[in-house]
Parts: sequence; structure tokens; C-alpha cells
Amino acid sequence: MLTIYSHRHHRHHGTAELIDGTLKPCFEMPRRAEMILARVRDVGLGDVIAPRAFGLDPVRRVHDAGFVAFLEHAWADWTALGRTNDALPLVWPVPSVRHDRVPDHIDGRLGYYSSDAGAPITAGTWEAVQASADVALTGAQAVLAGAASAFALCRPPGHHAAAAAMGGYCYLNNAATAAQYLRDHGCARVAVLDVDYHHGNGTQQIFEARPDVCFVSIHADPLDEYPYFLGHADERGTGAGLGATCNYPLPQGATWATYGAALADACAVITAFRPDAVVISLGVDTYEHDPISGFRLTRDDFPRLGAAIATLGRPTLFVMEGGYAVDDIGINAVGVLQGFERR
Ligand code: Q9C
Ligand code: ZN
Repeated sequence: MLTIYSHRHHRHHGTAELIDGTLKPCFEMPRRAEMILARVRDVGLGDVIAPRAFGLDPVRRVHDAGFVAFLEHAWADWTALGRTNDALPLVWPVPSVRHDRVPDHIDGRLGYYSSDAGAPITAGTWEAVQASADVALTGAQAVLAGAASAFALCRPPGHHAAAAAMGGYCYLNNAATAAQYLRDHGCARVAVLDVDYHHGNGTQQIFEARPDVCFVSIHADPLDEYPYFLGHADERGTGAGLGATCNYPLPQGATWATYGAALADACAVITAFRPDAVVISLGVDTYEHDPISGFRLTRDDFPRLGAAIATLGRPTLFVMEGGYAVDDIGINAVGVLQGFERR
């Protein structure tokens, strides 16, 4: 399997995140991608290539132009005030206030364009975010060119990013950008299967009203896990997209017995959709030793996950999302890819 990787992810390295009422070092760190790349090379998964530069047009197919411009200029706007620490939001437009005026001040803009304080902007964040989108798009292009599969080793991740909001370590939605690119270049129907521990709220919001991109997610029940406000089983899509969104919220402590059953059901839903290509939002924070998550998948379960995805029998683009047990992240992420290829 071809891997697409950009060293430019190193340009994004947040200092701290607010968790449990205290500042801790960011769980989403550069070593995550380094460990996955090392494992790709160790097992000889296949060639590793750098991404091509696609520019921002394919990104704006799923993101608001004002939001993309905000991300591009946020660091300059922040440092223009003499600030040198990571840029973070501190006030948000709750539903009862106005959303029709975009603030000029960077503090207002950070809140307007975010869902939480989990996506710090640093000096190199925009460079890394653009590279991550290019990694996903290069993977999509490989699949369009006839590859049975490809691995977009994206960092930062993307599935919590909505059309006009960053959050949850995510800035641009790499999986959604790739899915839209597949739609724009010959695939009539595309399925996104999100296996990250957290619900892919950004991806769901981007596609929920559309019948041409199906979104299926298996994740921790939002009643007791981030992102809290989306990911319930009764969310099935809206308008013309009704029926093309499918959620499997699972209880804390879920093991393969529970997870594998939901996955089999999810795969049946995707097969019935008859997609021309499948995009996997690949998070391995479902792992039993993940420091911020509550599922109990083992190292041996990840190849099983890949084998189940292979039964879909469609061209498949894997897009890296979460996973914070950094010492084992390479074994687990590449385990999924090996399980996919081996079946
Ligand atoms: N108690 C991704 O996996 N904070 N983002 C969770 C846990 C946000 C995760 C707090 C987690 C975001 C891409
Ligand atoms: Zn996650």
C-alpha cells in the first residue's frame, strides 16, 4: 500500500491543552506521525511519497472561504498584538447570540471559527494544516488513478473540523476534502467510515444534507464523551441526505465483541450504499491503553478491523485521525492496513 507523508507536519506543535481543569502537554504531538511512518517502513508496507500541492480550491469545496482565510491569517493577527504563545479561543457564540457578524478582533474570530479550545494555532500550524490536506488529496488522486488502496498519513487530524469551525485537534477536514475530491473526479457515490474513538462531528455536518456521500461512524456515546453534542443513533441525515448518515454510539469499555458487531452492521450499511470509493477516518484511539479514551481494543483487534474494511471490496483511502498511545500508535495504525491487505 502506498503511503503519503509530509515532514511539514512538524511545523505544528501545540504547547498545552486544557484538560481536567488543568493545562497539560498536548496529546496531539509530532511524534505520533513519526512513529507511524517508522512502522510503515519497518514492516515494508510499500512506497512512501510526498504530497503534491493542490492549493486551496479543493479545500474550499467543503470549507467556508472566510474560515479558510481566518486559518491562513490567524497567527499573523495574533502576533500583531505582541502575543507569542499559542493562539486559543476563549469566547464562543452560543445559539442564542448573533452569528451574522464576524468579529474583526482575533479573539472574537478564534471563537467564531471554533467549536472548543482544543485546536491551538502556532507559528507553523497553517503550513502543517495545508500539507495535511495535500496528503489526503494526493491519496485520493492515487485511488482515482487505480490504486486499490492508499494511506494518507495526515497530521494534524481533521474529522472534528466542520465547514467553518476548527476544534478537537482538527483544523481542515482531510477526510471530507478527499471524499469531495473523489466526488468531483468521477465517483458518483463515496462512503466515509469513521472508526476514530470520537464521533466525526465535523465530517457529519459537512455531508449530513447530501445523498451522494454516506457517513457512518462508530464511536464512544456522546452522552459521556467528546464531542458531546453530536453522534447519537437518531442522527440519520437531513433533507435529501436522510438515511445517508449512520451512527453507532458504543458504551465506555467496549471491547472487540461489541465493536466488531457494530462494524459488521456498518459495513452492511456501506455495501447497501454501493459506493464507488470508501474513505476511512482512521483513528486508533479505540486502543485499550489510549490515555484519553475509554474503549478496550487490543493490538490484535486492529488487523481484524482492517480485514472487515477489506470485505467492502471498494477502492479505499485511509486517512489518519486520532490515537494518543504514542508508543503503540504505529503498530496499531499499520496493523489496520496490514489486516486490510492480508485478508
Ligand atoms: N476527556 C481526535 O481524536 N478532548 N481528537 C477530549 C477527553 C478532545 C480528539 C477530552 C479530544 C479530541 C482527532
Ligand atoms: Zn479521536
